Amino acid sequence: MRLFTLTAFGAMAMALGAAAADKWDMPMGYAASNFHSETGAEFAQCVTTGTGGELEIETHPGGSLFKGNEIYRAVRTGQTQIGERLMSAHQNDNILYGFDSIPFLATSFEDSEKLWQAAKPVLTKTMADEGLHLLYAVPWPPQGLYFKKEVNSVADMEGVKFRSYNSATARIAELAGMIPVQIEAAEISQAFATGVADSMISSGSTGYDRKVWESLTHFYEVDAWLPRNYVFVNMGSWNGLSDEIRNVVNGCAALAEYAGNARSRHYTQFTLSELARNGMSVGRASDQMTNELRGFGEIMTAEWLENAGAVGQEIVDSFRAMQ
Ligand code: PCA
Repeated sequence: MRLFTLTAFGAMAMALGAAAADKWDMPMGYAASNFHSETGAEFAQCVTTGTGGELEIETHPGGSLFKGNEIYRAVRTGQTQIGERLMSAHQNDNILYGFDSIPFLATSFEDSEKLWQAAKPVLTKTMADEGLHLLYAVPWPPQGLYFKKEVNSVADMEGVKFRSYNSATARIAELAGMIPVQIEAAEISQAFATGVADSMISSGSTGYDRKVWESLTHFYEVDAWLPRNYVFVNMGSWNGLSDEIRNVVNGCAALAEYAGNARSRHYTQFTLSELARNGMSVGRASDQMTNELRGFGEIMTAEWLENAGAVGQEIVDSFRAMQ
């Protein structure tokens, strides 16, 4: 009898044109407690609630469903419908993904936002060409340098094993005479503890999340750039949604981008204070080190522009026009 009632109800709902509920899995590369993951969880909840459960999104942080470096491919190939990734890690696939990691082009939250507005139309198209619908992007706090010793100049960096997370970070290591080793954030605590790496460029946020004070001693504020995490959807999955559902997803994405930005700003000071509270020396890099790094920035900006061609130049020009 109960079965009959449910079946009858189901038939009635179908007759009324109600869409079947859909469930999406959203892999995320960083720890559940990280602010990007918290923002993603709120985004997922917003969509689930806003669509009355017609589209349910479940987040899988910390690389638990796919590891950070597998997420881009998993979403592109339809192994999952939606995901979050640091796109600059895929600069080898498309040079344009590296626009947010050009040293000293945009070094504050204000400039990072302008650079993002300048790049967004191009990035949306680039990702669409790869079969991805871009939903939102949130910056990490400004990038600084972590070491296991006092460092006052590039000469002090010679031969140090440096954890990289994209092409730009590997190139900095190379220019400074360090040895780059590409490691996902989820694995860095172990890499530092076992001596696989002794330094990195990252935010206070990642140092705090991974408790790097257990192995490293110095953080130098450099504000080299603010790379972004992107949330994107497999194009086929996106095209399969009704207009009503897409409107809800877009609304939730806009809220998430706003909230993520606010969290990132707040985290900047909070996490630097936490590094210091846990015994690390935290402060601005010396003038010499800053000037030397800015020199690398000039080299790397020229290299990026040369590889990115007219489209890259367009992004940088429209960003500079906003200054
Ligand atoms: N944390 C990420 C990317 C940039 C950042 O601040 C990481 O270190 O992997």
